[in-house]
Amino acid sequence: MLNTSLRNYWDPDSRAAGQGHTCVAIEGTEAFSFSVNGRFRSRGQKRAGVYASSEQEDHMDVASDDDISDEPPPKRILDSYKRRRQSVCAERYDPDADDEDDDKKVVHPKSDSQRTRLAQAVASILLFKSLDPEQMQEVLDAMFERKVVPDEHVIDQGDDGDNFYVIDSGTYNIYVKIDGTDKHVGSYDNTGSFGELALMYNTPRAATIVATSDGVLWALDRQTFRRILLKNAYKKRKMYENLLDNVPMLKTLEQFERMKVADALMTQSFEDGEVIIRQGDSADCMYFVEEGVVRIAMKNKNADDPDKELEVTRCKQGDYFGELALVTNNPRAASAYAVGKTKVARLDVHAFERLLGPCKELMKRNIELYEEQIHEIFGSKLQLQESQ
Ligand code: 1OR
Ligand code: 1OR
Repeated sequence: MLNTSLRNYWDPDSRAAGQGHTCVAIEGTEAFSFSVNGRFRSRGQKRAGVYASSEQEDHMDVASDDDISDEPPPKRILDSYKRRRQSVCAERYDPDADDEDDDKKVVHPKSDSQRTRLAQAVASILLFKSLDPEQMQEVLDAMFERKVVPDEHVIDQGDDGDNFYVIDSGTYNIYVKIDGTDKHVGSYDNTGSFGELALMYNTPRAATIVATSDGVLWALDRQTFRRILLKNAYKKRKMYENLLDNVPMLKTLEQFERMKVADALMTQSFEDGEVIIRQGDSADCMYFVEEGVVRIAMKNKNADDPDKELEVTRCKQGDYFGELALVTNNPRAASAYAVGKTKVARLDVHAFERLLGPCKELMKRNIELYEEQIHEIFGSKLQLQESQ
């Protein structure tokens, strides 16, 4: 996987047709932006914008600027799945006005082994993570298997969107038209998902996806995708909006960047006294306090009693903790305990790296503050600085 990350932007509040939600920003390279209606803007004209869901960022091999090849996609295989709808342009998503709620439930019967494979395929897909068990069941019921052969075009850029796809197996190339020519810009290898953009924004397909091996996909129809997955993602953003808008550190992010953080958060609940973080453990996430209070306590190995834990601070709603180990690459510097029933929103390290880059400097400044306090509380110096 190349070290290029894409920014994802789904802004339900963005302006109307053809504007607000139409482009991709590729971070880490000065690659290019594009509009989901198929026209590219020139290199370097980077603009914040739409792109693929975060799980795709994690599963997709992305071609760097140099890797982008002029290789055309293989000869098109017309498939029976393609369903043409009237062309539509980008639209603002308003779940309250979404009349697709009345749609009938779709059920494609599956064998036990198909169900097991499907459950495995969707396990790492972020869009599915906020579904409640009933919604998950409905989505899984609605998904149907599609087998593909090498060179088969699963999606053609410019077509209307019918299905969203989750990869069960197989490898797939991604082609995008740049200056009128199809360029190979990335690939999927046995995992990930694609085809969400056209369904989210009611725009033509933004890329061509071609199977490069035999493979199996799980398809979800547009109506079920919008009715359940899209609505759910929207609710999640609304749920975390207040919390994130009130985290001072995140003020340096644009609104849409905060929304991306919202997409990546997972709520975890703790009972009074439960450990959320243990000092000395390795770290794979940070937290924001959603409800309740978190007590931070620390042992000092240089103290007379190295096992004695001292409370050093408390975090309340909107505060964050657990960022230090991610910034310094050190083990956890302190332990964190729930005080009463507490809810925290967890951001995993991959999302942290991808989304909170602009806030890292602010977090690093806090290290000095922590070190001063350690000196005051324990009377000795503890090294919290970054380790390589
Ligand atoms: P869709 O519904 O538009 C094509 O149908 C799908 O290809 C699209 O949703 C994405 O899920 C997926 N740009 C646009 N779409 C992409 C890209 C992509 N990669 C995968 N898809 N880029 C490639 C980045 C490596 C950006 C090119 C500028
Ligand atoms: P972490 O990933 O090391 C424990 O996991 C978290 O506790 C840590 O990130 C901080 O987010 C949080 N010193 C060290 N960690 C602290 C402190 C702290 N306060 C909160 N955390 N001090 C308190 C400063 C007011 C200094 C202690 C003497």
